[in-house]
Amino acid sequence: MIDFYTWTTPNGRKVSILLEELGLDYRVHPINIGADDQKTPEFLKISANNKIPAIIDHDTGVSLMESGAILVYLAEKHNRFLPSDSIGRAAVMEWLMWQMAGLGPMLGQAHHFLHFHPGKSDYAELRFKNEVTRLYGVLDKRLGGRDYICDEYSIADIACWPWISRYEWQQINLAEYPNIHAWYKRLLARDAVKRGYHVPRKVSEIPTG
Ligand SMILES: N[C@@H](CCC(=O)N[C@@H](CS)C(=O)NCC(=O)O)C(=O)O
Repeated sequence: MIDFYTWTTPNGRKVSILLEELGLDYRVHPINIGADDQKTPEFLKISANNKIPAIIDHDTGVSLMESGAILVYLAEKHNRFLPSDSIGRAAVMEWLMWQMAGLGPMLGQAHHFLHFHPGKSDYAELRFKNEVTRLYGVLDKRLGGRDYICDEYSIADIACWPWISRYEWQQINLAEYPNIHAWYKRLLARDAVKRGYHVPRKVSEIPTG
């Protein structure tokens, strides 16, 4: 049994989608980041950075924060969605790191300035809008002629998809990125992706692209 601490955000949904793909038994603990649940001393004991997502795996006693580390841990434990050969694995890690260090943080800043605080800083809006556009260009190019970011469906796709699902907040028209658009819908057709999106609860319909 896994205890899963999460909220209705892209980083949380990465883990819930993987848990659903793996068909694991897990218990959800909603951490309402709008109500500062992530800042309580109890949660700090589970997540040293006061952020969701986090898991405790009672099979192994492992407690983890950081969505990328959780994806790798679960994929390795169950030997799925992360190739075991070193070359295939390196490619998935490359794109997982790209998501963790680039796509997620930059799109997160775009949400902050473009969606939640428009008009606060023209400079920041321009900077992050440009970076979002650049990153969408990188991903669209990567997906040219491919169904998935790497050879097979992997944790690299699972890490990127929930961030792309907020394309409206990023002022992105998916039709301008045909390879991303097709990939977005390909993943959306998966039942585990649909189920994982609505953890810990359904707050809105999934953007359909
Ligand atoms: N690098 C971390 C980022 C986690 C993160 O930013 N979580 C956000 C929600 S998506 C959060 O907990 N925010 C609450 C806060 O910053 O106080 C990861 O990928 O797990």
